Amino acid sequence: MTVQNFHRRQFLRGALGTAGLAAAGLAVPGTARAATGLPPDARVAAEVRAEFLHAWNGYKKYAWGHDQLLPVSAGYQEFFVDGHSVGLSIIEALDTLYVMGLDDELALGVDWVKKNLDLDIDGNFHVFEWIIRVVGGLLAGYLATGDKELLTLSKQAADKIMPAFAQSPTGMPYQYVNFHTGAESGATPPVAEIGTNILEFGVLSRLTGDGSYYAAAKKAYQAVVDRRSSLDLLGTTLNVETGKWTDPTDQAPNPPADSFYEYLWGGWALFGDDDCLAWYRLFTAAMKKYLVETYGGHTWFKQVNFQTGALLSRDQSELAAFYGEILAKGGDVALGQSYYRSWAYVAGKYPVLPEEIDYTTLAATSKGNQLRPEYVNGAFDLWVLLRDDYYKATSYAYFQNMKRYNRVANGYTIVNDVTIRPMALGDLFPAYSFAENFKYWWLIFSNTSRYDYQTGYLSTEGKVLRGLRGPTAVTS
Ligand code: DMJ
Repeated sequence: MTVQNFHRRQFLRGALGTAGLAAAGLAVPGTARAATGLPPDARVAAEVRAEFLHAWNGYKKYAWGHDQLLPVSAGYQEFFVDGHSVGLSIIEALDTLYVMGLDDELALGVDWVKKNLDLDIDGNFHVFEWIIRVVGGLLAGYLATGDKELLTLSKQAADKIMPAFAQSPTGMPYQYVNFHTGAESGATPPVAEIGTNILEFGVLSRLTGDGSYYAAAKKAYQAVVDRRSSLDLLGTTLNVETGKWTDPTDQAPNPPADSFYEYLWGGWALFGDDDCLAWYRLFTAAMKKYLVETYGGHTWFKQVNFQTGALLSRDQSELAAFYGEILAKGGDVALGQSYYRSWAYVAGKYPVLPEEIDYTTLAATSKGNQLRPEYVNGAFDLWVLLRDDYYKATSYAYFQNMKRYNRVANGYTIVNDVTIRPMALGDLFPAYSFAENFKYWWLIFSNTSRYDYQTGYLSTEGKVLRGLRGPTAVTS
């Protein structure tokens, strides 16, 4: 063994833990297994693309034109409104197909969207999900292909949801809009649903020349910022009509607060918005003061009352696992790395992460795995920022684990219980997995010329809103 390989194995052992190394198919020091290290990047990238196609082909065969694949029962389901598809998986996949160079599949997807997307549906559409998945997906599809019809559809999709902002007395959006009647409903959204729109709306404003989208996003953000406590903390849910808090728990960066903070950084990174940067700094300082703690040698965020700072609980959602990358981009690389490492440690215990843990015991308090992308999202952005192979190793390990535990004949599926063996499988391929998991792995290992690793920026739903390159890509 060379000195370099020895150090690499020692390093990986510390990073992943022995169980994590073994689960990744990497050599465990002190065992008889040969030291293999990571396969060459090109081989991993090819494997990632093949696995993406495995899921995509399952969707094409059993659910084409519907929102989501049920891979175990070979069926499908709609996501927003029962009985009404918007082809969500296709829209979510567009820019992933592009960066993977799957141009024939992309052409099929664009063709489906242009021929079939019908927005006049008598049903309540979830504002937050619509913006990050559909408005963002169509925008990213436009940026990938230069097809102006996708930009027009993205604008129409945004216009459908605008009554949620326009009809709110505070500017904080309602949760639902009926696309046929325009009626709004759902007056008590969580802060993530209020704040996660400035990236999609900002790019749309820039591309259409219509500043009203960006203005609506800023007004909603400002309304929340104005209601922070004297500790500079936020509760979880607000009544958009009265402006009063309805849940006083600060659970940042866990859901349903997570992407409120993510988009503050994004507002600065994509648009140079000084307010967003100031607000990001304000809330991050308060989170560090009142929420961050070291427990059992790992870094976590506890939940507190936003007015008093009193401890309420010590849970951590997998959906927060991306947050290390935001902390690092925001200037605190050490804290960002430390938070990611905490999740890497948990990934050594549960090869695919449960939805939620009690971080005092690391027990799974919500035992399912929804094919979530956040842990790999964190690895991707930290790898781009730091170019540290640790993030390649940990994301590769997770890829192998998902392949082992979530893969089924018609694609990949959610797990209902990750704590038992064999794991209890569910029956769903969430559309966000076409937008996120495989894209992050692909971008880490492919070094594709279709993505600019210097300037690229992805939304909370993994949509590439800046940095697509290549034959048809448009600069945003
Ligand atoms: C995605 O839809 C987005 O990342 C959202 O912000 C929360 N997480 C889900 C996938 O887990």
